[in-house]
Amino acid sequence: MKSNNDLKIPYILLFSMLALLNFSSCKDDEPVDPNQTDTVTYVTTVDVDSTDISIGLEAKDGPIHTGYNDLVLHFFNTETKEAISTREIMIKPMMKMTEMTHSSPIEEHNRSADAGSLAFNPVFIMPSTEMGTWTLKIAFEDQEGHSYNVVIPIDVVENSPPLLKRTLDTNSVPYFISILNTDEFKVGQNEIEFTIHRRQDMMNFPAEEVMSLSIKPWMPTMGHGSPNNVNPVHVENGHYRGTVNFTMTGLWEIEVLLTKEGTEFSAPVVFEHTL
Ligand SMILES: [Cu+2]
Repeated sequence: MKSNNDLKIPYILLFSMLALLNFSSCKDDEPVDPNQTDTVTYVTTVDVDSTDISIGLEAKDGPIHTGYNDLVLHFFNTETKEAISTREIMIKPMMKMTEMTHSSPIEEHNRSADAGSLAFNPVFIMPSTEMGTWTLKIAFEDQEGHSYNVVIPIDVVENSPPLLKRTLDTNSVPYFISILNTDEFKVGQNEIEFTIHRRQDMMNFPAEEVMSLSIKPWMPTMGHGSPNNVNPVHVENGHYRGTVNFTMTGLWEIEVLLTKEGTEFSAPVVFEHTL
């Protein structure tokens, strides 16, 4: 509880400042956003202590959410906003909960940001709640080889419907399945893509590359499925790609049955999507 309140205070300050800025410069309906530079809107920015370096966090696919995210770190000069190239970058998502701390899956990313920006893809396994708060722990070096550590508080929301499902294998090891690019779904044949990560321990969530997936789309309100679906197969780095056929608009359930090395998981996971 304590740590949660600690995090809330800066947010309250930030929102108060935003509100003041908006009221004092209310010529048009566009709110003034101090987190915005020329082309990029940042979810949040932090100044690196006793340097002229700032870091902006960009979310490319909407609010940061449970499941697979497209995020970008931008390193820039606090005053001039000019990009700063950095290297040896390490990013670790961390959730601090009442009883424990854990990380989440994050895909391999470049270690250097030559033009000042670095794309990365974390898979958040739970939303931020009263019980647990997320940060990104960032380590990096500047061009002179000085190293820095920064902690960026972030807020992770649960998408509706959820884009991440947790399930257990027959040994009760947790697996996390994310569905990607659902915004692009339309009536007809669609590419469907998932990522799968296994919880090795609280800090390590390797990509699972040896799974077999069987998908079954279903319209629960009408009691039918669809023909011509292609089960996703592993592409690389724990990504699985196949084809799903949505024959009409409405609510679809996408049932995914996982098999690992010949052993079927006891229950399928079910994603929902409304067309
Ligand atoms: Cu947690």
